[in-house]
Amino acid sequence: MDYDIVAGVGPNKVLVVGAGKTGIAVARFCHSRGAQVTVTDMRTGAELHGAMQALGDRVTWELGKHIQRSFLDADLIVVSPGVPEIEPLRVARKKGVRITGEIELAASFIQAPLVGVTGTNGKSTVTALAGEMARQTGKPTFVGGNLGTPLVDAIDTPAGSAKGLVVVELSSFQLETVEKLHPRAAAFLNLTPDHLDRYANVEAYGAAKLKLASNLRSDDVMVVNADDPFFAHAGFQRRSFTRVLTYSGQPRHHAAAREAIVDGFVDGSDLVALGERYPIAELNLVGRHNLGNALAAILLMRGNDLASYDAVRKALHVFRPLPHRMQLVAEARGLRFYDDSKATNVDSVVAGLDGFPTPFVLIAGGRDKGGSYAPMINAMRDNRCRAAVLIGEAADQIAAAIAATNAPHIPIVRAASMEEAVTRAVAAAEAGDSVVLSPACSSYDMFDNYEHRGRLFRAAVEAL
Ligand code: UMA
Ligand code: ADP
Repeated sequence: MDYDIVAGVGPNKVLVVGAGKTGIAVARFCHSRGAQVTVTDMRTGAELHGAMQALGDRVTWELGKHIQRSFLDADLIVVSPGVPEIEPLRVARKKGVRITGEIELAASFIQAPLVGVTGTNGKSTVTALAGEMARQTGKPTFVGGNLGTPLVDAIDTPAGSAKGLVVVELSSFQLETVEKLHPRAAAFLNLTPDHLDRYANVEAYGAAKLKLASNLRSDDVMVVNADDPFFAHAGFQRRSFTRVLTYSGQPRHHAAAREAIVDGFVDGSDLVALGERYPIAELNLVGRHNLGNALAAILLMRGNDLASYDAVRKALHVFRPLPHRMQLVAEARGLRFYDDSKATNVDSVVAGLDGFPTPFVLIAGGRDKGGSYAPMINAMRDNRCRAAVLIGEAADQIAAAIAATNAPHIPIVRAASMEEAVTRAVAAAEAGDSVVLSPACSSYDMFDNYEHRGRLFRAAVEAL
């Protein structure tokens, strides 16, 4: 076992950095294996009440600060994904202290075949859909990772055993610390600018995502979006030892990979994959990007026969869009209200607005993540955006981008709260329009997270 350090064999001092979902799960697991666990977090005990209740005195707490000595004294440091390369980590790394992440730690205790999904947008949708396909096989199934439930929670469960199936969404943050993680099938969906507050450039961000391919073997499957310039040119096809299956969201696009099998849509009515047909009419997802997502999930689960044709087709039929992903939350006053709070970067907003069925008022803004808003402004201009209601820290930047891009006819309205944003959006809309919350920014300046932002949007709509 790679991490017998945790099993209490030999030195076993584990430092867990970050007391969020990941840190709590890791600390609980390491403690259960006999390790002596310290949890450190920059937040104070008062702010981490939930974590402290969950773990109690099973661990030593170092809160409100990070103590360098603890980083140097640890046998193993497990870093939460949201924690960047902070100074105490840099120093410990230089001194040769072993540092890993939750995914890498968990992977060495999981026997089940593991399916990994990465990319900038669509990860959660593809993971949840592939997870539904896994469930339809009747095998015990774990679906999680960046999606919400830490992978560590799959250890010692039927789903994590050799008889189970594990489908996991992997962010670039989680992949940074991966070394030996070995997926049986891995999907690379797309790469567009995101998280540039953490990475020096898009290449560094992409390099983290590529780590998911590090340990693929000849009998594994790599699923690649042929439309994505970064992944399509990442040199996967030259890796003669792994099967590369490509897909495309473009109609009648013929993928050119070695074992190309998908050619998008035939007659606009069928998905063709692996020589199999999956009628689009049975799918409850809308939007072209979601057809690409469905293809990715099909290839992941069918490429290596991890799920049967019947299981996959049934899953496509029963699957519903995840909350906060272009979700129709209400129809009122002649308007439709869509919650796309999960659109936390420019590209995901563009995907949602591209071909939007009605004129719309867009509510956008929040904490800026670096990168240009121009593609979003172009999508607004080309898709009948009636007005933009701007919220949060990035409001000025977005307003400046609207002024700088050739879109003078888009009126700008400012709002200080979600309630005000909804009221002003309704005032700017005309009968038959939609009001769309699709922020292009993270939520942390005004809300706890994107779910909180989406819930407040819905509440404001319901209060109308
Ligand atoms: N912290 C420190 N020191 C630091 C920085 C942070 O102590 O220098 C502490 C914070 O005070 C906080 C803790 O670290 O208490 C938070 O850790 P975390 O940000 O890793 O959050 P978790 O609750 O563990 O959630 C993480 C993922 N969060 C991030 O990657 C930011 C969750 O993805 C994921 O669902 C969860 O693990 C389970 O795997 C969320 C996310 O926003 C949805 N992901 C990003 C995205 O999708 O774009 C990558
Ligand atoms: P992730 O987990 O990668 O953030 P989600 O499935 O949660 O992805 O979708 C996040 C946002 O991205 C949603 O707003 C959705 O409309 C948009 N989106 C989903 N799939 C794609 C895709 N393949 N390409 C571009 N945008 C997408």
